[in-house]
Amino acid sequence: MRTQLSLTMEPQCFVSVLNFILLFILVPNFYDRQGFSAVTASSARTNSCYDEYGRPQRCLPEFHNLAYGMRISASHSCGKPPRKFCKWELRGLSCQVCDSRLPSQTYPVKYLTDLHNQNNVTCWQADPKQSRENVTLILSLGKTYDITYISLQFCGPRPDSMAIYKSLDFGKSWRPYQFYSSSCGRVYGRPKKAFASRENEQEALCTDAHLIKPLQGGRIAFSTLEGRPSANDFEASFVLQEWVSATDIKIILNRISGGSKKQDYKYYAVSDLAVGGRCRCNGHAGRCPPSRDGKPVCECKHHTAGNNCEQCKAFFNDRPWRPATETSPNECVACNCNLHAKACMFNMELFKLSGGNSGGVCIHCRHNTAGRFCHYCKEGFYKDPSKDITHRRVCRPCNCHPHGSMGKVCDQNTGQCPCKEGVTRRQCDKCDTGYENTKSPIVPCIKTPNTVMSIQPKDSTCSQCKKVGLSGKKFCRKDFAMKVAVLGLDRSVQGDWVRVTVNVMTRYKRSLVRLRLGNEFLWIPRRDYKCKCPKLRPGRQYLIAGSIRSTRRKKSIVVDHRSMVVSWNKNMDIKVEKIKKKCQNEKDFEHRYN
Ligand SMILES: [Ca+2]
Repeated sequence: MRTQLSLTMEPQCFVSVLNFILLFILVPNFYDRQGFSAVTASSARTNSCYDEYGRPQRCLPEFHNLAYGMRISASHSCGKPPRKFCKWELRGLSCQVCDSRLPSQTYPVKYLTDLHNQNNVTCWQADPKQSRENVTLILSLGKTYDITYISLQFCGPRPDSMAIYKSLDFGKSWRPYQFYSSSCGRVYGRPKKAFASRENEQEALCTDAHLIKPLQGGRIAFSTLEGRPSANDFEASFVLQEWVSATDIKIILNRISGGSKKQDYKYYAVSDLAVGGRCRCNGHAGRCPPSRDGKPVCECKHHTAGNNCEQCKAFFNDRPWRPATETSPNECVACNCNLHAKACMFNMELFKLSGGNSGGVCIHCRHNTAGRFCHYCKEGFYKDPSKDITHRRVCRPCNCHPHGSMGKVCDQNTGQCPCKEGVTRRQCDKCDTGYENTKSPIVPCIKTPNTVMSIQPKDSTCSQCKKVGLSGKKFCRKDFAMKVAVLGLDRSVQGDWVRVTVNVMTRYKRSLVRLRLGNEFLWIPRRDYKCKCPKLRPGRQYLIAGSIRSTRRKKSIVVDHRSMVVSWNKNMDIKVEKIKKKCQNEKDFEHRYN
């Protein structure tokens, strides 16, 4: 069947054109073959966005005449000043006056878009005196629409040259839609052409098919998809989807036809401007009602948003936005944030990595959660095993003991803090079995020695104390010599002994006990401790040379009034090295230490 829409007809015949357009509107299958259904289809089901089972499906707002009742702007109309105009009617020549002061003799622009009643045709007219000038008509739709056809019903002579333009940016810029002219090349600089090529489907064509005689009255209708090869596969053709969409339509009547007749007969007169189309909602809305400011806005479903449902609603960014098609609703999908976030964003790389399944990334995870899906607890918190990950209080603070643990971060699943040596429990707040509390923030628990040999103090005076400085002789004779940092004192344990926790920093001599670097215990007889010989203060460093006391089971490092205890100073290193050399010369030293 031929579907040439760029045609003209005699006035008597336009009824059949209207019927044609009605057919176009009401019977979508009529044009399915042409691929027009996506733009023109209208049935009870297409505006429903969910099927009877509540599943999403493509939905489209009603198809209708977008121009009906709309305000058109015309560059000029007749009546100011009053002007005579004439036309041939069945009775013969008839002349009247267009006068804007007399309602019965006005031909205002609103007559272009009033209810078209064939028994009482109302016409807009341009001034006959200005028929040599271009006349411009503009229809602003207020949002993006998918346009199917644009048609003009003439009351007077049809134009020889006419151009239709569309805008996609509310009239800021215009693109040609279609040209009509008896001389396409001369007037519009375009070849006479009826069909677009597949490579250039968004090309505006020019035709002279509207110039079938008689040139009075008749309709010029432009179908946006007529002669466009991809119209058969409209849903897949982004070029044609863009081609049919418009926010504004502009018609420029460039040149009137009618040869060299008198001026009174030459004027533009149009009874009806119709623009068939539907609100562009990308298949995600079945309605497009006017918003508060009067402009139409899509009633977006499928978790979409925007004037044209051209984006996903906040938090529905797990998949990229897509228009709905006949076979797939392509609804937007919510991100999975385990109820801990209110926002998410889409990440294409993650989406591709997931095999096109999920690309959402949660933003601002709350309730101490973290991760792409807010699916684990953030640092310093652990998951309560008795609660679901969606629970508000699923993440509990580690509360690691500041002295007992090596850090503030605990195991995500068990909540176990990293305990120092000899420290136990989840929060590292207790000394383990076999360890004792030192009250030191650095080494809170140390191994309990099994036994320490008891030495009976001689008397209660401090007569045993002598001032002991750095002496080469003593250094050489002692069992051990080392540089230590005193970490803490514990006066409460081990009866006659005061236990000192030190950090052994340097060992200067081989010893009868295996001196380890790091934390060690020293033992001071309580009597010597009371007499402050030696005097050891936590936080200070000392050079200590002393003896080893053994029991059957264990050797302990004892520091008493006979030990050499010297406060460490910066020159000590050199002095000690000198003393070490001296020791090597002493027989005694060799006998004992090597
Ligand atoms: Ca009218």
